Amino acid sequence: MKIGMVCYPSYGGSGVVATELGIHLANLGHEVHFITYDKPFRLIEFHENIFFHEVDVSNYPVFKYPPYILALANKIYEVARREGLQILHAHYAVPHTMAVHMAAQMLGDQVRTVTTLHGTDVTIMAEDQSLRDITEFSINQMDALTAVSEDLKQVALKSLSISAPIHMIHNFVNTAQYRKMPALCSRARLKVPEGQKLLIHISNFRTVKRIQDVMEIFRGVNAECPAHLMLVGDGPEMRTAYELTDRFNLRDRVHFMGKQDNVVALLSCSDLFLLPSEKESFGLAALEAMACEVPVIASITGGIPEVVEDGVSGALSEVGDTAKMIADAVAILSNPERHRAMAAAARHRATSAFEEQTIAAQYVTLYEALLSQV
Ligand code: GMT
Repeated sequence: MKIGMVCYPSYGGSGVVATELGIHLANLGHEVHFITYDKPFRLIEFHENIFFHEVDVSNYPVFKYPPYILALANKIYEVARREGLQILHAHYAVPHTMAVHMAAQMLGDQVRTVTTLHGTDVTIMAEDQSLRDITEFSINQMDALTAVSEDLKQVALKSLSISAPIHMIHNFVNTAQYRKMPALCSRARLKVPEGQKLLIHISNFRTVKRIQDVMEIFRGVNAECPAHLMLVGDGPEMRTAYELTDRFNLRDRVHFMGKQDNVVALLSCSDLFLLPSEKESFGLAALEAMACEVPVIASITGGIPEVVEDGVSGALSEVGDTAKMIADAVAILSNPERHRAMAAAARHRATSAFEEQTIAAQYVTLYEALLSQV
């Protein structure tokens, strides 16, 4: 098959899913064309079946806002026509679904269209009156829709008027690549003293991630058992992390790692992953941690309970209940046997329920079904 992937290239779960799916499909022999404004950050190695088409946006002075969506639609159309693409797959509805719809209109019957709903494209955009109607309209123009969790599927059906069925296809992880590799990382080099615990949070530091809770949980844990915290990623709430690090007097214990490509190395020396988000349609970062044998402390929100089993591969609490999150984290960290069992259960959960090969096959089946209708 010849597939066009339209996604965000920057750090974020929807771009990661699009890229990992594209690489997987390319390994199966399909031809995959990424169409976006920058090279997806996880698209590192050369692959003869993978192509990248950069969207150039005109910044002619008459434009107050450069017309990215038109440039994207135009690029999708050009690539699809030249390369004979059969499937256009948008990851994250806003604005990719509209661009794919416009390109498909221009292409006539040549392509079948799919949108994967990832999270805030439904949970936040559906509430934004400036985008709601066009998002709903374009979603309804797709030949197929998928959602990354059962929870997101139900939220989408409730909050938007969607006529087509939504296929629930969970996110996935390549457990051959995402596995604990202690040789990749040294706690000594990270300046974490022997015997102290290492917690990690990875995100795009937006408000929904509740960075203040990450910092409060860490402060509480550190008060009970000396620990360090790695903050990986960047975003608007980074300032909150800096402020609270200073206010809580934790400067020598919080490591600001910034955007990192090799999270396996960092996860491989971590004891616990923190994800106390307000909203989280799936929590791909938590799944990647679990694959690396890192138990998760997270909130009961969105699709997280579909990923992390409370009391088995991690511990879940109501959003904002940092007192319980601290107690859970301390209970796990202070009992090495329990920690070992949870780490093993986390890995088992990732390999048994979210293996890339099994889940990516569901996308292939969906594409084939769409093409058989042509
Ligand atoms: O919806 C977003 O916040 C953006 C998106 C992204 O690109 O990071 O994150 C969502 O998609 C991920 C991949 O499917 C999920 O793992 C995240 O849970 C989800 N984020 C939210 O729902 C907040």
